[in-house]
Amino acid sequence: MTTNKLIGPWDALIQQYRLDEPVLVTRPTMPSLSRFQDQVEQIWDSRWLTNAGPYHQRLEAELAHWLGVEHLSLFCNGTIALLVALQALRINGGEVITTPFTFPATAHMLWWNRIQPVFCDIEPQTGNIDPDQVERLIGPETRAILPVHVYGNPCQLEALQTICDRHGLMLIYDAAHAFGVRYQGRPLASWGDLSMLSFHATKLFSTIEGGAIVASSAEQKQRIDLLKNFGIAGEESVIGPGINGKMNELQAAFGLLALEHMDEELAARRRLMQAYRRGLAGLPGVRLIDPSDTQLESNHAYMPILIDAAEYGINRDQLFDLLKQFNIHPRKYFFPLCSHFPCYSALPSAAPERLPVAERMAREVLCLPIFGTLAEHTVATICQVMHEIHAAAGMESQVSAR
Ligand code: T4K
Repeated sequence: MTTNKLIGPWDALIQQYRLDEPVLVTRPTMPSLSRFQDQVEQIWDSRWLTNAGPYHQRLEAELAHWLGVEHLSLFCNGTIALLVALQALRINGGEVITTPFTFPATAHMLWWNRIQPVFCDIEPQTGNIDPDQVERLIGPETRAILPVHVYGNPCQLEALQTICDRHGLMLIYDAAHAFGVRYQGRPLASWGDLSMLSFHATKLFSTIEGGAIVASSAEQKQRIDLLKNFGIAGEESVIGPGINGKMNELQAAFGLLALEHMDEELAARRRLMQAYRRGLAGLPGVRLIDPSDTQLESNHAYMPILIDAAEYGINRDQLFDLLKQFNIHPRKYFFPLCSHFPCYSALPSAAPERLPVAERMAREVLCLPIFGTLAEHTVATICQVMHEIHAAAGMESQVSAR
């Protein structure tokens, strides 16, 4: 068995290749500071700070237009958007089938709605929920399926919709990673009964903190808008138990400026993705999660790879620790699995033997740095370092085998 303890000729390599500045997994797209200052001044003078102000209204309209969707409702963050999405569809009990290979927010928002998550295994090609495994998990308490478009790669949309139609279930997508992705010419966020988007600072489009629900009808959006504002329908009318999920004017102003940079951000990420494909090609034990589908217009939100320790020479955790010494800071999205959290690990569906693909992927995955301002030569260095580590790890194992 491979351990995480590393003994090897790393010092010379680190000296040769260590980057001067830390290269983080992502950096936010920053709009012009002076233009943001101008907008802050306008907001300041107007004294209109939140509650569907003019910047909020403009961002909601411009985002819907940019994404190509009809009904979009802004939120203070993606997590609260998901909480409200479930309420909007009146799913607040029973069971929902979801993936363990996601950020904690996905499973936690089920818990906050008193719904029991039922974890389903994932597909090895994408890390998305496996439709072939979903159906056998459906029982009398099942109310919905909550898949995640992991790394912005589409789930099997038609297969999941067919299952939901056959069993009378709702389909809610956690599309936190899927901003701007199009599939078969259609925005990915427009599939299912509704989709949640995240605009956190670490996302490709950001409002610092923020999120949205893409609704499937005007009535649904109206209900969502009421729910995110305490259920207030008028000054003297509260029609239901809502919450405060509103985005404020400063966030919306930041988002309006960030939106202007999206085309250039997407183009930069496409170039970086190609640089990674070139740089990592043929490296034994390293597989890119990079579905090649001509119908997919990707956003390259993440740069996930899988490390096969036997072929690469060291395991994912060893590589993760070692890269940090080169000042390269990838992340293990998503390790640990949600099914390992103490709040869920006792659920029957959380048993590791029921989730073999997810267990393996969580052990092997590493998300390398990708963001618009990352230099292509830095990507080349990261790839070079990974080749050098593999070569050195091979030499080391030959020495220890003697
Ligand atoms: N569903 C899914 C599938 C999600 O991935 C997420 C969020 C959600 C739901 C919930 O949506 P939100 O409620 O967050 O809108 C980060 C984000 O905080 C989180 O939003 C995101 N997923 C997740 C994948 O990544 P951490 O714990 O990795 O964040 P942190 O602070 O370690 O930052 C990661 C890197 O980003 C750092 O190395 C540096 C860089 N960074 C970070 C921040 C906050 C910056 O350069 N500037 C910054 O301001 O979770």
